[in-house]
Parts: sequence; structure tokens; C-alpha cells
Amino acid sequence: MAEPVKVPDNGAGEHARGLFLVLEGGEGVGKTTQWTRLADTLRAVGHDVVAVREPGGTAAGDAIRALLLDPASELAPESEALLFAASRAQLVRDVVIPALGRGAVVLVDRFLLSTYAYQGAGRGLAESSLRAVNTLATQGVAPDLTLLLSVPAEVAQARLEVRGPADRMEQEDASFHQRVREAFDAALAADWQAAHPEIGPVMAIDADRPVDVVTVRCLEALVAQWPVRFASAATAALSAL
Ligand code: Z5A
Repeated sequence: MAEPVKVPDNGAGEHARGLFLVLEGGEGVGKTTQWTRLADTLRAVGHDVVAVREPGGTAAGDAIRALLLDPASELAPESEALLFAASRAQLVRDVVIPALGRGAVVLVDRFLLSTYAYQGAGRGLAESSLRAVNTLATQGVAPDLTLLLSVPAEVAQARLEVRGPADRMEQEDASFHQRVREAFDAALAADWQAAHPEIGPVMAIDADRPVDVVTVRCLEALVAQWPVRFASAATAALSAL
């Protein structure tokens, strides 16, 4: 059982700085669905929300994304890791840091934890190498909170089957995706989080529920950490159910 997440108090008060929030999990857990819904819900109650996805979120990042996900791309694991880091570097410099500086909520669909799960556990690259490259990419900016969505593997598979053709990463075999899932699960442990301050706190969200219910669970997780900032968004989402 994972320890409850404690987000460190940055000492600046709830509204004095931006917040960096990340949605993570294996493919098909519903991250992108919740990313859209959370951004819409928060904007509807007046939050300045910058919602971006990785890889991507900048012109260079979108070009890198196309290369990374194209089934025709033949990439060595090291090239793949560097390309994800390059997209991240551009996103952090051009989007994340300016948005946090003006006090916005930055909501990112995947971030560094995906690199540890896919390029680390999935591809077998050393975490120390991934950390070094990504220290350059993130400039030390770490998420304030990651919501890690999870569903049983067969549920994710069923959701993906109704979508279009698999991209380059989705085409990997079942053992690759099993290692990825195990890496995400490992990130819920308090000792893992203590050893990975660059990831920040990670909180589990059971995403094997109807879409509306998962949205409320995500908002409840935000309210638990920042009650003043997010209470009105949670109330609005609950009253819309
Ligand atoms: N990657 C990496 O290797 N290293 C990195 O550092 C980074 C990323 C940052 C990005 O692909 C790929 O890059 C990803 C990891 C890798 N690849 N893999 N494999 P992407 O952005 O195209 O895709 P994704 O991030 O994997 O997301 P996804 O496949 O689109 O899944 P999702 O966002 O979790 O799910 P969804 O699109 O919201 O929903 C999937 C379907 O389920 C859809 O039809 C929904 O309507 C449905 N759905 C969603 N929620 C529910 C609920 N609650 N109930 C029922 N049905 C639902």
C-alpha cells in the first residue's frame, strides 16, 4: 500500500506561484481524456491553465513527436531517449517556466516519469543516464504533483482496441508494456519518491471508473493538497454530474 502523498509547502502560499501538475500512466488508462476535462473544469472557474502534452507542446516538440511515434522510424533506444529529452527541454524553456512564473496551472500529459518507465524499464537504459540528460532538459523544474492513473491491463487494452492503428511505442510487445506498468507502480512507494525528487510526489488514481467519476477523483486529489485554490472547481464538477 502506498504511503499518502505529502506535497511540500513551498512557503509562498497557495496562490503565490504557479503549479506544475502531471498526468501519468500506461497507454489507454484515460490520461488524455482527464487532461482535457481537468483543463476545461479549471478554466471554467477562472484558473489560468496551460495544458500541454509530451512529447510535443512546441513547434519543435511536435516535430519530434511525429518522428518518435511514426512506426516507420528506426530509432536506437539512446536516440529515442534523447529525442524525448529534447522535446522536454524545449517545452520546459518555452512553456513551463514562463507559465509557472506568471502563476498559471501547468497541466502536462506525461513528463519525466514516462521516460523512467518507457526508456528505463521498457528499453533497459540506465536510470542514471536518463537522469543526467533530463537534468539538462528540465533545468531542475519538478512537478508539484503527478496523478498516476491506472486500470487493469485488459481494460486498457480493450479501450485501445476501439481506437485507430497502434503507434510505434504501442506496437511494443506485452513484456515491454508489463515492465512499464511495473515501473509506474514502483513510483507510488514513498521510498522511491524520496530517492527521486526530480519526479516530485506521485498519487494513485483508480481510473477503472466512469469518466466523470475519475475527473472528480482527480479534482479531489488537487483539493486535498491545495484546498483554497481548487475547492470551487471540485464543487462545480460535482454539481455538473
Ligand atoms: N513516451 C515515452 O516513451 N517516453 C516519454 O518520456 C514520454 C512519452 C513523455 C505518447 O503517446 C507515447 O510516448 C506513449 C509513451 C511514450 N506511448 N505509448 N505507448 P500518446 O501521447 O499518443 O499516447 P499515450 O500517452 O500513450 O496516451 P493514449 O494511448 O492516448 O492513452 P490515454 O491518454 O491514457 O487514454 P485516452 O486517450 O484518454 O483514452 C483511451 C480510450 O479510452 C478513448 O477511447 C477514451 O474515450 C476511452 N476512455 C478514457 N477514459 C475512460 C473511462 N474512464 N472509461 C471508459 N473509457 C474511457
